[in-house]
Amino acid sequence: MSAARTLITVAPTGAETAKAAVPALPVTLDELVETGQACEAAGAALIHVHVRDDHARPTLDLARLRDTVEALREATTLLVQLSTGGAVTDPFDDRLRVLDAEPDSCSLTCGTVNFGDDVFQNPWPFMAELYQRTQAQQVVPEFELFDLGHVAALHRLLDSYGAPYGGQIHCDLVMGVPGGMPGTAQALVAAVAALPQGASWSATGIGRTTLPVALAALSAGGHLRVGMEDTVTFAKGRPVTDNAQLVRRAAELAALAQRPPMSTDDARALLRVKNRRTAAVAGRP
Ligand code: KMH
Ligand code: ZN
Repeated sequence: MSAARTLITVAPTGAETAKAAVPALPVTLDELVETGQACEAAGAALIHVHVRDDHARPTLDLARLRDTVEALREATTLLVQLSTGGAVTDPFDDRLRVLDAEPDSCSLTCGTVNFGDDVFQNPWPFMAELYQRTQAQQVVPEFELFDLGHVAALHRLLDSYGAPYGGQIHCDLVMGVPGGMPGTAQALVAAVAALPQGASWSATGIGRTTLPVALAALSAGGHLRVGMEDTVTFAKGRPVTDNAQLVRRAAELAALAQRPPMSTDDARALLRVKNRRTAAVAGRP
């Protein structure tokens, strides 16, 4: 059954694009907070976060992650999801430690995948450890599915270790990565048909598959993820100006599909995240 409203996730930064190549990419804490505010105003309810160091290089530094979660909670009502994928070079231990920053949600990729010329490593023991830590640390996982085989691995996780924290199984189909499933309506329908009963899902089309995947997701009743992590081109020959531009377009498509963007309160209810806001915003004047 399709949801009445659309969850829009923004993935503003990622780990792959260089700031020098794309100056509009938000990489500092101030840029990220400003981006979060603009994207929330444009219709996003969840932010998928990768942080960068002082040289704009991807990092999983725990203090930075904590500061980022706190700053986003103070300046926005967005649900904050930290990437546990990081960059392809990040060690497993650093990726597991991300949960210590106490995000609302975290990404959890359900298998190893070729990633352009690189390999994004997610062997079973790592996935299983990360999943059990999400349960213990009360963080809602978002299962990232780059391929149909990842859906099978998701079933194995659930069969082996039970339901995720909060009880809602929420997935994101990451489509069009060179090495993963293509960003086509046919692949999307096949993946959705294989999802666990009752799962909610969004879809992400990388690069030029952004629009076809968004349209296919809306017509199949899914939610949307957009952002400069996934594409830096708005249309042929037109670079993305900022993340809010992509969120606005997603919100317009969702409204056209008669499923306008959901509020952050609705997103909290859908994903059943732990309420960590009371403590974070208590210090506000
Ligand atoms: N940067 C990719 C290697 C995630 O955030 O969990 C992994 C990725 C997925 O972006
Ligand atoms: Zn990511």
